Amino acid sequence: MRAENAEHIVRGVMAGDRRAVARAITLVENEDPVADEIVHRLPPQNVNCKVVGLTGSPGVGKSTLTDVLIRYLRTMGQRVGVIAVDPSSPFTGGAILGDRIRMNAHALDPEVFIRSMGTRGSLGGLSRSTRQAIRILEAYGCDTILVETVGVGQSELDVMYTVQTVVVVTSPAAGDQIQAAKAGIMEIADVFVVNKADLPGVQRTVMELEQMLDVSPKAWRPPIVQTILPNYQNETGFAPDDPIAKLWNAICEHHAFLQTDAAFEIRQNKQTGEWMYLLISQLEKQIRQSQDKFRRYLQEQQWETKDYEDITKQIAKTFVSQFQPKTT
Ligand SMILES: Nc1nc2c(ncn2[C@@H]2O[C@H](COP(=O)(O)OP(=O)(O)OP(=O)(O)O)[C@@H](O)[C@H]2O)c(=O)[nH]1
Ligand SMILES: [Mg+2]
Repeated sequence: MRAENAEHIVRGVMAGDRRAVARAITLVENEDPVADEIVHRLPPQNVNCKVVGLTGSPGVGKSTLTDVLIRYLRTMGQRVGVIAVDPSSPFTGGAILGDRIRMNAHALDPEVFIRSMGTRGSLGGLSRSTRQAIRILEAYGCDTILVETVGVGQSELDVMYTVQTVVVVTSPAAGDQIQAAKAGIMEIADVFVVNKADLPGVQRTVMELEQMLDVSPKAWRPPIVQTILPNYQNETGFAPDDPIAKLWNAICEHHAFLQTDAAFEIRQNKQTGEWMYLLISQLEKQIRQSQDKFRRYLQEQQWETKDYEDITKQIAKTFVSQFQPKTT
């Protein structure tokens, strides 16, 4: 019954049926077991599909940028998927009101699929669901998938590990960069957007970013693009030297960089680590869900050692102490 259901939904997704896409993502969001089957049945990953994350401090302009980027990509005839991730929203198909209203302009465009996603609160659940939703939108035939996070925190950071290119949006407003740095998102940037370039202090913000990049040289140096988003209120045409075109070029260059050997290996390693983390989180959840059975299982085992307490504690302590944030 279940297998049939999954098969049916996958066929719908592949045929471009938007209701099937919506249904599949709802199952993913609810962490329904059918979701795993659906993802399992999807064709192999489409390497040409670009998966771009947009993150940054609250109010910095992520949603406005997503909206302008959608318009830009539409001028190129692309099919675009958007996932707005809100870790604080517990409800299914969660609509982030402001964002929904802003993106309503695309609601009637059959080539744009926008979806908000919340979480049921399981550890690591959101990045796993995002990863699966990305796979579904890819199979639906999106050329580009934009993943926007709402707010800055560990869950948002986790979600950014599921994308290929991370765009960190910042602004000259005091505190934006500090807040982003505190949350650890500056380090994961592949491209920087300094938005609100109409505000004073933009040159200083760019200079600070350049200095930061100077002291942490990496194989890929994140380009910095300045934008003034209200300029695009009713804009549908973009000049080749438009900042949005520059941003898109930077994303494409990064996408190409990811195909090189060195970058591929680093990325592969990171992703393996991320998968392991998600699997461990899931195991932890399963242990909690079947506490009694698990306890009984442990009790019924034949343990050769009498030092079980020391050994268990030692393992747990070593493990936990390595990853606990240091308090000074
Ligand atoms: N002055 C100026 N204001 C801007 C610019 N870009 C966006 N804004 C305004 O900044 C406000 C926040 O923009 P959003 O796009 O909602 O920001 P966000 O990062 O999505 O916000 P959250 O989803 O709440 O984290 C809105 O009132 C925008 O109109 C800009 O380039 N210059
Ligand atoms: Mg937003």
